[in-house]
Amino acid sequence: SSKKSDSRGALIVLEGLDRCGKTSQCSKLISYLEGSGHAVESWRFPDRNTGVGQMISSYLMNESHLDDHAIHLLFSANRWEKRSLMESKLRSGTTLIIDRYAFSGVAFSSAKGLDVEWCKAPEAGLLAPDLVLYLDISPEKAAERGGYGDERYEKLEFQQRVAQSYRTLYDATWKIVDATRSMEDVEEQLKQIVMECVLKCQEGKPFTQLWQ
Ligand code: NYM
Repeated sequence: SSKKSDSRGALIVLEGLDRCGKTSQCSKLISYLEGSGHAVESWRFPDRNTGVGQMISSYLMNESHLDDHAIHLLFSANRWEKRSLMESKLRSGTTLIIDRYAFSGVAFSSAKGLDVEWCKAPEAGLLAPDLVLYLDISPEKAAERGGYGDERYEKLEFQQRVAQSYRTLYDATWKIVDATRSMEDVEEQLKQIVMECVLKCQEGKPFTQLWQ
């Protein structure tokens, strides 16, 4: 039927402060979806494996210094270089669970003082997620979780500004999940929301694009 040919994978993004538990929850979602017979891949941004990704990685590890605007554009370019692969995966029926996306790009760069609209501009035209899951935790509680690493941005004061920036990006379509609850509780909640989205995309849901 025509319905079946529109069937596609879901683009699902997890966002949140550093140490909010996103990465663990992404891998739990992958096992869950695989276990229920769905084609699924785990992605993350920045993708440090590309040439652009290596520049980003050395910046984050404080091995290089870049103008705030320049690094912002590299983060965005890193998403653009994956855009066509992303679309073909989704069209072929694979669901993508993505650890950070354009919202991280805007939240982190605008927390440095860059203009929000300027930050959004290079992201316009990327595929819009079918679902954004925000793992909500205060910067103070996140900091208590075994402490931050040595990478750039992993400081309480900066994370407080990032939390503020994320708040200006929320819209009604985001699912805000209380990330201070137990790993199991968070996992249960995410599973339900994610499965609903996967099934909706399977029935055929048109693609939309970010910020246009
Ligand atoms: N980050 C991530 C940005 O500043 N802009 C972006 O566009 C993205 C995707 O990179 N502190 C920041 C957020 C993180 C850091 O991410 C590295 P991770 O998830 O720790 O590898």
